[in-house]
Amino acid sequence: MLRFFRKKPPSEQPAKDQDKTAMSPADVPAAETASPTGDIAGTGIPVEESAAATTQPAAAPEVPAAVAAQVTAPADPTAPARPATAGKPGDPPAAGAAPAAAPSPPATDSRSGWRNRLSGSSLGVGLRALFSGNPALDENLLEELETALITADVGITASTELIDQLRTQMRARAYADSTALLADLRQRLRALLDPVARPLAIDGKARPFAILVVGVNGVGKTTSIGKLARRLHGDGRSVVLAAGDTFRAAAVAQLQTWGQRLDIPVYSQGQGADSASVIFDALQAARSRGQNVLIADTAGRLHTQAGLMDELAKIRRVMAKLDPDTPHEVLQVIDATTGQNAVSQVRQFREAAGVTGLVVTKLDGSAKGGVVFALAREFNLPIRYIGLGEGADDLQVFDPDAFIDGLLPERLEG
Ligand SMILES: Nc1nc2c(ncn2[C@@H]2O[C@H](COP(=O)(O)OP(=O)(O)OP(=O)(O)O)[C@@H](O)[C@H]2O)c(=O)[nH]1
Ligand SMILES: [Mg+2]
Repeated sequence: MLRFFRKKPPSEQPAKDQDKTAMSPADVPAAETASPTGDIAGTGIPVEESAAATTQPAAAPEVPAAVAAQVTAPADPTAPARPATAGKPGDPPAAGAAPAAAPSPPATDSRSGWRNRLSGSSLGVGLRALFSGNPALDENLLEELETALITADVGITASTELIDQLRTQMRARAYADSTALLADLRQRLRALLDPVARPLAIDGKARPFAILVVGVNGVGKTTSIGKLARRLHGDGRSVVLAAGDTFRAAAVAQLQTWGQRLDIPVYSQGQGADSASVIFDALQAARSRGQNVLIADTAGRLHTQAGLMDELAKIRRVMAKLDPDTPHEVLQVIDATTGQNAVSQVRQFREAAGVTGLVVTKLDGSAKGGVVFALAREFNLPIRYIGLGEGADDLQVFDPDAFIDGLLPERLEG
């Protein structure tokens, strides 16, 4: 069973003197603090300022027995806001402050927001360079186009297929000029995305709707969880987080920081705890409290890759024992800058973790962008969200029209 502890305002209690009164989450559960050590992921943010990490390794039963767990409090309203400069990329912004690592405005749902973030992508840049001089419609153009697509990570098979289709049309004299060919390419790229544009539908009857977030290390899992939690919480849902990445203490603390800033509870047992146990307990607690959404973080790296896959499979088994419908969604996070490697990552995780949807991050900046097409063609897995920046608002529901428009505006200026 989970234990909850209320943290008194700083004026009432020294750090170690805690009121251990049982309470409901509605009472704003607070952290059971452990001695704070260091900072969060080397960010300079003291652990005790955001959330304390416990180092409380738990036994690892197949279905976890009752273990002492920690529910980190939503933000203490009496606590001073963290200075905006203190965050590391991926941390949520301090309350009332601009995101430290995202000085640019959030990528709004508007077309211009997408365009701002995607225009630096090498696919757009490459095609702009290719078409700026109104090139002749010939085999040479097709070859250069094929190279641009492959270089931008669209993938050899998808690129070759696209070029073959354009060649057929070109030979049939379907294009008046290279601009017409580009317009056709745009449409064909758009058509590749149609089957994967299936937004995540949160079943309101599921309490909680359980989302398991997986992916290799550094792809943006924890950051995307924070952004997603913010989205769903902002829509009026009760959201709780489970700190299932128990491999590193900093991972727990990073999630707790998001929880505090978003004012939502984070279930954790600290570094070294059994991940399945943490998530099981969180699911059980969220069920008994009728919360809307549970989002569980997982490790991206363990001592071995096989160990990681085993752990993910175990998490799924353990969740299903409590509720056979869970996890309702297994979101794999993919870093767009890793190129074709993303394809092998999905292949691997799809089997072991039962991936049901993708989040493609880091499409802002100079990401190649083409990997989205490669993933769409290869797996037909829904792309639920894309990450267009490090700020808390930079997670967008995947919109193929806005995506194509951002990458390849209808008119490409030279
Ligand atoms: N530019 C950009 N950076 C991002 C995006 N999403 C995440 N990041 C950054 O990627 C880095 C890694 O993010 P994390 O969320 O810690 O990644 P993770 O997958 O949880 O990593 P592990 O816990 O080590 O497995 C951080 O610096 C984030 O700010 C995005 O959409 N755009
Ligand atoms: Mg993480």
